[in-house]
Formats: sequence, structure tokens, C-alpha cells
Amino acid sequence: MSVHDTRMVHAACPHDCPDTCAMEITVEQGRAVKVRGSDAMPFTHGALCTKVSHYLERVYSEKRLQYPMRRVGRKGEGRFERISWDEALDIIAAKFRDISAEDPRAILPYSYAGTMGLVQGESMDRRFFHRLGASLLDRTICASAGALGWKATVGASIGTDPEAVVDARLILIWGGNPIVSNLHGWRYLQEAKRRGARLICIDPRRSETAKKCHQHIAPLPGTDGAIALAMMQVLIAEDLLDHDYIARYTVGFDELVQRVASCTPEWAAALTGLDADVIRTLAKEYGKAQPSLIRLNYGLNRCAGGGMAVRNIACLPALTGAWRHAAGGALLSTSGNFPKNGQALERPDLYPNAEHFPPRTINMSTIGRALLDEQAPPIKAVFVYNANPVAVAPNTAEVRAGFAREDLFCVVHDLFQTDTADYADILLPATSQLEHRDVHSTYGHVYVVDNQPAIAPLAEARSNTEVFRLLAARMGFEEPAFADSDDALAAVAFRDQDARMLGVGAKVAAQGWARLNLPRPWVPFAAGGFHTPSGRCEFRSSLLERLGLDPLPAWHPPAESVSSNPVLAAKYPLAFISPPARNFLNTSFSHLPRFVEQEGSPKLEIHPLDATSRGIVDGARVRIHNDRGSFHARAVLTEDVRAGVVVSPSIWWQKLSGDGENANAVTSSALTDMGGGPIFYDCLVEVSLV
Ligand SMILES: Nc1nc2c(c(=O)[nH]1)N[C@H]1C(S)=C(S)[C@@H](COP(=O)(O)OP(=O)(O)OC[C@H]3O[C@@H](n4cnc5c(=O)[nH]c(N)nc54)[C@H](O)[C@@H]3O)O[C@H]1N2
Ligand SMILES: Nc1nc2c(c(=O)[nH]1)N[C@H]1C(S)=C(S)[C@@H](COP(=O)(O)OP(=O)(O)OC[C@H]3O[C@@H](n4cnc5c(=O)[nH]c(N)nc54)[C@H](O)[C@@H]3O)O[C@H]1N2
Ligand code: SF4
Ligand SMILES: [Mo]
Repeated sequence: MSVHDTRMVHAACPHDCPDTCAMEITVEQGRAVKVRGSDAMPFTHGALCTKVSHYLERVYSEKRLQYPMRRVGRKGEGRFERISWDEALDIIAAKFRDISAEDPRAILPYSYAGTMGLVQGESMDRRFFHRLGASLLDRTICASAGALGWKATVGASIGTDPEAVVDARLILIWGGNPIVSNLHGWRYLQEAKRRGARLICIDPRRSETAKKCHQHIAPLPGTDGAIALAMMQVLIAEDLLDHDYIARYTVGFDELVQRVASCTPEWAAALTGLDADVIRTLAKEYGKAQPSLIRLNYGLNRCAGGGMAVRNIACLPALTGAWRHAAGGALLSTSGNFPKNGQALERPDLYPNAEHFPPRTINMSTIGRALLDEQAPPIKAVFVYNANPVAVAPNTAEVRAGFAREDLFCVVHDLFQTDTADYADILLPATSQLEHRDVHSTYGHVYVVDNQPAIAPLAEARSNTEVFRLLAARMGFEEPAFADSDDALAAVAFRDQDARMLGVGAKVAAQGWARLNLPRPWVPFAAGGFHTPSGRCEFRSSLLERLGLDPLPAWHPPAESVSSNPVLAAKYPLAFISPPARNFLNTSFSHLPRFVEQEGSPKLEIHPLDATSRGIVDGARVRIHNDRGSFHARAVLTEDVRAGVVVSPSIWWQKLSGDGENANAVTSSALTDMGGGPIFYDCLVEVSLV
């Protein structure tokens, strides 16, 4: 083969991961032969995680959907027959036309972060559903509670520059497992450790990351808010405060002092299952070390008090003045740094008849109930793309009952025949990231990453933008917005007049990625400049007050725990969490042989004390159950989980799990204290031998 047939294409890893790696794809004669991490892109640093290093196994998997299909079996059975794209699109358009003649809000789009690209994830699709006047979707399934708790305090999804953390002296890794889910971010934390930082991990489970930290603090799930309140109490009582920072850049300090006065480490000890001394020492250490960094992740926002927990933690660096330092402060997400142009991408102005049909919003976290509840209008059609709700949404029984409705018209667009796809009336094949154009912002660093198509769509796969362009044409939508090419969509993704984008577009075009035009080091709140209404860090939150919520930091207990719900705990005494498994990414790799082999089979980590009292030995098959449902797993006896807590690394495909269930058989569809998020990790169960 001649060298002329070989080319290198700039790409972005599309998955829901804070690292958004810059990739280089080698293409020979129209076939991708190699995927590697960009050496030049600082955050990617020449490496991809094990999942995406083997990306071609996903792209060229024999399990890829090849052509459109129509259901022939029962809903959920997964039997389909081939049809043409024309037939498929005609059926969908006819159905949508019928339904919308009466009330377009009976149609619901359902999408999340199958791809995080701004083009394939939130452009033509949104335009289409806006123009249709469909129900709006509140995309809460992951981060909405924590995002709101953070926003109430700091104002925007902005925090410490993840590349600056190397000079921190103390790092709290709180509710996150970066070795698994933020591997490139971990590289910087590790460098800080090498330079002498002390690392403390706060996680109910001794995670891969906790094992590499100097100290592991294991609270009961859903109790982080109490730890943070007690830390504030100690910081104030011991006067480990930056009074100048507090006076200049915060509001509500006096009220905060009153609020936390009774939140002593002894008070928190009873709630969190920790020794009061551990909390007191943590607070003192935090108050004395500078720069100190808190790397939060969303693990701690998946509980009834998750929004307030993040808010309480977000108050800490303003008390100690840690925000003054480039390496100090706190980081949950970097997404607010990107001047994304939502209006141009999504065109909410296309919504047609707001007067006749005032927009209706459906919360994706309670999709089962939304499909089952009587409401006006009922949901008659759902179009799922970039998501696998039957497997990932809480309380499977509810979700399945909703998707099993015979009178529900369901379209699923995916690369694979997922658990959700089995419920489709029409199943459409989607392109992979190598087959379409995109551009990415991210929530784990401050670089824009480009994605050029490397290969032609495989078989009859079509990209999200293409599907919605074709559907728009069939629906007779004639606005020029529906004629925009993917390049045109990518071109409007960011507000290029924004100072942060100055020079960025040209660099991205040339090298495939570029850092936002931010100062280096980027110290966002060194001198205040918070994005809250007051411009200060709001110990007293005007936003929460406006929403009718408690404006001050508070203790919001878990919905299901021994201390908050003793009646339920008498029946189901174990706190169950189902955090990300290393070789999976939500459900996006949980069906590919290499990764399933690496994870083995669904497992349940259980403390030997909890196991022995139930007659469970290592390797035994167990049933994890509560009133909502049950699933099976292999018991792994380990002291890595504290007694009283059981852990099942997730998310498995249900139909590949032996018993047809995964962790969400037992999770609750109750919602968080703010933001309408799910409470996956706030769940009591019992475990029995099968
Ligand atoms: N390999 C891999 N990477 C992923 C994902 C994946 O599935 N696999 N998922 C991606 C997605 S969608 C997201 S949102 C991100 C971040 O996803 P997160 O859900 O934040 O996941 P982790 O960073 O793995 O952190 C979860 C950690 O929080 C701990 N935890 C659970 N409950 C609590 C609690 O109440 N308090 C505290 N302190 N800790 C708790 C868990 O034991 C676990 O170690 O990761 C992304 N990256
Ligand atoms: N028990 C439990 N449940 C959880 C969690 C947990 O920790 N425990 N984590 C929760 C979290 S944090 C999240 S973010 C959600 C994740 O939930 P989802 O966002 O639904 O994530 P995935 O399961 O990875 O499903 C994404 C789907 O999109 C498809 N896809 C990828 N690219 C494209 C494309 O270009 N076009 C189309 N049409 N489809 C595409 C993929 O093949 C995949 O089937 O799960 C939540 N559920
Ligand atoms: S999943 Fe995350 S770590 Fe892996 S290649 Fe993608 S962005 Fe990088
Ligand atoms: Mo997520």
C-alpha cells in the first residue's frame, strides 16, 4: 500500500467522561486502522484509557446495527425486520404528524450523553423538537443536583484549573474515583502527590483511587453534607479562616456562623458513621494547609441531600481563602468556562405556538412515571437517541412498564441493540464518532477538541444530525436552520466574539484542539468575581431563596439510611451504591467482549461481617433486593467496603446479565433536594444467598 493512502484525522473521544481526549485516527484506504491519544494535547498527553485504546473494536463491532428495522415481536422481545430508511422515516413522520395535529407535546425526545459532541448531541435534534413543539426534556440523570448546589454558591460550573493543581499541598478527593472516571485528571493529582501534597479520599468504598491516597475516610453514603457542615463548624471555632477573603468576597458569613454552631464533629459522627476525631482532624488539616484543593465528583450528588452536600463543600474554600491560589479552591466541573452558543445550536426560538401549547418539561430521571402517569397530554411517542434509559434510569420496573406500553410509539437511534432498543417500534442505526463531524467542550479541562469524520458511515448508519435533517424535510419544516451542514453547526457552537474564544477557532482547525483563551495560571476566584447575583461566594444563596429553598447550608439526610429511615432499614439494612466500573462507561462498553471479560460478571462487594451473618462466602451467588426489585451478582468479600455498605460496579446491560436485571432493579426514582436529580446511591437493600 502506498503512503498516499494513509492519512491522520483529528478526533475527540465522545464519551461522557471529563477527560474529552484528543485522538488521532490513522486511516488507510478508507478504513481506520489505529486510534491513539494526541501527544501534543497537554491534557491527553499521548494516552487514552483502556476502553478507548481499543476503540476500533467498538467501531467495527459485528454487533453494530446495520440498517433500519421495524419491530415484529412483543415490546421488549427484541425481534425486528429490516426496512429501508425511506420507510422508517415515512412511518416516523406520519406518526409525528398525526400526534402533533392534536398536541405536539405528546411527543418526547429522550437523549443524554452517548456522545458529548455539541453537533451530534445538541444541535439539529434540538432544533427539530423545538420546531415540532414537542415536550422539553430536563436532562437531570447525572449532575443536576450538584450543579445547582455549586451554582447557588459559586455561580457557574467553573472551578480550579485542573492543570494547576500540581502545586497543591492538600487534596481532598471527594465523591469521585478519578483513576476510573477521570484518568487524565488523576495524572495531575498524582504529580501533586509526587511534589509532596497529601491526598485524602472521602468515599464509602476504598476505591482504586482511595488506595493510592495517604488517607481514606469512609462515610456512609449520602452523609457528605454533614461532614462539610462539621468542617465549617471547626474552621470557625478554631479561627482557621481567611477573614479578609470572607469580608471582601462572600455574603452571609454571620448567618453561616449561627447555622453551623451546633454542627460539631460529634453531631456529624452519629450521622456519617465516622469518628468525631477523624472529622475534627480533617477540618484542622484543611484549615492549615495552603494551597488546598477539593476535587469533587458527582458520586456524592446521587443522594437525597446531594445538592446541599455539594453546596456545603463548595463553601469551604471561601472560608479558608483557598481560592486565592492557582492550585487551591475546588473543582466539580469546568463546563461553565466554555462560551457555548446554545441559542444558535438549539434554536429554541423555533418553538411554534407557545401560546396555544405552553412548553411542557419532562424530567428524564422519572421517565417511567412520565410514561405511565395520567397527564395532559399523555406521552404518545418517545424518540430515544444518545441514551439507554431502560438500563440506566432508576427503578427498572417503572421504566420498563412505561416503555412496554402498547400504545406508545417508540423510536430508538443507536449503534447497538441496547436494552432500550428492544422496546423500539422503529430502530435506526447510528454512526460512531469516526463517521461523523463534531466539536467538543468538556467538563474536565478547558480545551476545545475537534472531531473530523475519519471514515464513511458503515453499512446504512446515519448520524443524529442527518436523521433530524431528513425528518425535518419530511415534516415540511422549511426554515433554513434545517439545511445547515455539520460544518455549519460546528461553526456556530461557540460565541466566537467572546474573549475566551479569541484565536481558538484557528488553532482548533489547524491542530484539532486548543486551550480556551484563559490566563495561565487560571485562578478564577482569586479576587472574588464569582458568577452569583452578588458577585460573591454566597454562603447565603439568593438563588435558593428565590427557588423557595433553604438559603443557608443545611443538613439534608439521605432518603434511605439507618438513621433517616429506621423502619425501612429494619427490613433492608444495607446501603447500596453502584458506581462506575473501570472497564465500562455507563452502558456504552458493557456489551463488548473485551470489556465484559475484564469485568467478569456482575459483582457485589460486601464486608466479611455482613457476609458471614448472612451465610455468604466469597464467590457465592447472591440476590440484592428491596421492595422495588432484585438482581443477582457474585459476592466478593472485601474490607474495601465498610460494614453496612454494599457496592456493585456498574452499569451492566440487563439482557447480558444472566438474570436480565442490573443495579437499577433496586434503585429509587425519588429525586434529590434540588435540581430534580436521581438518587442512585441512596438505596437500602437486603442481600441473600440465591
Ligand atoms: N470508567 C468509567 N469512567 C466514567 C464513567 C463510567 O461509567 N466508567 N462514567 C462517567 C460519568 S457519566 C460521570 S458522571 C463521571 C463521574 O462519575 P461519578 O459517578 O462521580 O463517578 P466516580 O468519579 O467514579 O465517583 C464515584 C465514587 O463516589 C463514591 N460514592 C458513592 N456514593 C458516595 C457518597 O455518598 N459520598 C461519597 N463521598 N462518595 C460516594 C463511589 O464509591 C465511587 O468511588 O465519570 C465518567 N467516567
Ligand atoms: N445504577 C446506576 N445507574 C446510573 C449511574 C450509576 O452510577 N449507577 N450513572 C448515571 C449517570 S452518571 C449517567 S450520565 C447515566 C448515563 O446514561 P446514558 O447517557 O444513557 O449513557 P449510556 O448508557 O452510555 O448510553 C448512551 C447510548 O448512546 C449511544 N450513542 C453513542 N453515540 C451515539 C450517537 O452518535 N448517536 C446515537 N443516536 N446514539 C449514540 C450509545 O451506543 C449508548 O447506547 O446513567 C446513570 N445511571
Ligand atoms: S473515555 Fe475518557 S479517558 Fe477514555 S479516551 Fe475517552 S475521554 Fe479519554
Ligand atoms: Mo454521568
